Amino acid sequence: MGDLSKQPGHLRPAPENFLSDEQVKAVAAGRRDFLRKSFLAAGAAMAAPIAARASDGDPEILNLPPWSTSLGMPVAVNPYGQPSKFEGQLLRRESPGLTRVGGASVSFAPLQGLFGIITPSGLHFERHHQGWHDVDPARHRLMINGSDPAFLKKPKVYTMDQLMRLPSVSRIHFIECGANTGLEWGNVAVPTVQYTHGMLSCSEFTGVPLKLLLEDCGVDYKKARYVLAEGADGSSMTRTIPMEMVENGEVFVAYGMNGEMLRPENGYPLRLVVPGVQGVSWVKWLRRIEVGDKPYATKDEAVHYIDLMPDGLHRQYSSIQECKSVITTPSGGQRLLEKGFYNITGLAWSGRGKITRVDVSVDGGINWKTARIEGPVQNKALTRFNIDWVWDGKPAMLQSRAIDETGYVQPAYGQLREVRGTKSIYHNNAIQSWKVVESGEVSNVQVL
Ligand SMILES: Nc1nc2c(c(=O)[nH]1)N[C@H]1C(S)=C(S)[C@@H](COP(=O)(O)O)O[C@H]1N2
Ligand SMILES: [Mo]
Repeated sequence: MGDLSKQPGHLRPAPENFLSDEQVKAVAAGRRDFLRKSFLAAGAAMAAPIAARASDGDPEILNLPPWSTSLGMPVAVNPYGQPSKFEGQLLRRESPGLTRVGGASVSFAPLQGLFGIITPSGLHFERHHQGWHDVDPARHRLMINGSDPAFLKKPKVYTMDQLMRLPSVSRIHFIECGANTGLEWGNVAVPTVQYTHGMLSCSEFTGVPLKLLLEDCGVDYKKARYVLAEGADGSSMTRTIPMEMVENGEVFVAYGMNGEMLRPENGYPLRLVVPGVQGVSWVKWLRRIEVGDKPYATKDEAVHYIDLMPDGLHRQYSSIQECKSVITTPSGGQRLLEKGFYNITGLAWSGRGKITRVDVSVDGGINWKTARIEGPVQNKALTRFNIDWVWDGKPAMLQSRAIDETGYVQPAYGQLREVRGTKSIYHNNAIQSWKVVESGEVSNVQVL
C-alpha cells in the first residue's frame, strides 16, 4: 500500500495538499484564468497518469506500532482537549492579500478541512474592525433603551447573570461576512477555498430571544420599527435591524456557542445572532440595543457594506445573504493523486431559509447532477452535500449550484455581473468553479 498520504481520496491531512504561505502569496500575485463553457473542447483526450503502487508487504500491517505496545496517556493530560498534532495545518489564516491595520483584520476558516456543518469554535472565522478583547463578564452590561420614551416604556440594564436566568433557545445558524468571496469580483486569483469562502462559519448558538427582552422593557411595536445594536469595542460597530426580524423571534442575544460560552474573538460574553443576515449585523460584545422609528444610517450601513451598481448608484441595506454554495473538496490548492473515485463534498446556505437542492457539475456547467443533501436541513444554516465522482484523469471543471426554499437559484458569474456589474466588493454569491488538470492539481477559475 505504501505511503497512506499518497492514497487517492486522502486529500485532507496530507501537508502537500495545503499551500504554504509562500505559495499562497505567489498564486495571489498572479492573474486568474477566465474561461468560457467551451473550455472542455480544448483539453480533451489527454493521457491519464497512473500512480505507482508498492507491491511489497506494508510495514504498517506487518509491525506493531508504539501505540499498540506501550501504555497510553492518562485522562486530563489536556484538561481542555486539543486536536491531534497531525492536524496542525488546519488553522484559521490571514489572507496575504489583505493588510492588517492594528487589530482590524480577518482570519479565514479552513473550509477545505472541515466536515459536516458545525465549525469547530477554534476555527470559526474572525472579523474585527478594531481588534478583540477578553471582556470581563462580571463587568459586562446590556442596556436596552428607546430613542424616544414612547417607543419603550421601561429601559433596563441587564447583567450577564440576569440574562442567563431567562428562557433560552439553542439554534444552528451560519454567519457569513458580506465581504466573503469579495476578492472574486476583481481579477485576483485567490488560491484556496479558505480565502475565497472562509469568512463563513456555522455554530449552535444559545441565548435569549431579543423579542423577549424588548417586551420585558415594554416595547411598543407600533412605534418602534427598528433596532440599533451597538458593540462595546472601539470600532463603534452599530447596525440597524428591522423590527420584523425581531418580532418573528429569530434574532437573539447569544452567550453560548457550540455548547460552551462564546469565544472572546467571537464576542464573549454576548453577541447578537441575526439569522440569514450578513455578519456585520451580528454585533459582538453587545452592550446596547436602542429601538427607534427609522433606520439609523450608521457608517457601517450607509457607507460600508453597500453595493456599487452598474448605473453608478449604491445599493444600501441589502443585508440578507442570498443562496450560495461551494465545493470544499476537491478545491483550489488540493491535488488529486490519481484517477478513480472521489467524494465531492461542499456546503450550501441561504439567508432566506432552508436549502432544498444542490446540483453539481464536473464539466463546467454543461451537465448537472443532483447531490445528496445531509439532513436534517436547518433554517439559515450551512447544509452539507456530497456526490460520487469517478475522475477519468482528464481535465474537469467542478461547480455546485444551490437552490433554496424560495425557489431562488444560485447564479453563474455572467448572470450575477449582468445585474450587479463588476465594481462590487460585497454580496458575491456566484457559482464557484474549480479547475482540475491532468496532474490532479485543482485551481480557482471563473466560468462566465
Ligand atoms: N462589536 C463588533 N461586532 C462585530 C464586528 C466588530 O468589529 N465589532 N465585526 C462584524 C463583522 S464585519 C463580522 S463579519 C462578524 C464576524 O464575526 P466573527 O468574528 O465571530 O466571525 O462580526 C461582526 N460584529
Ligand atoms: Mo463582515
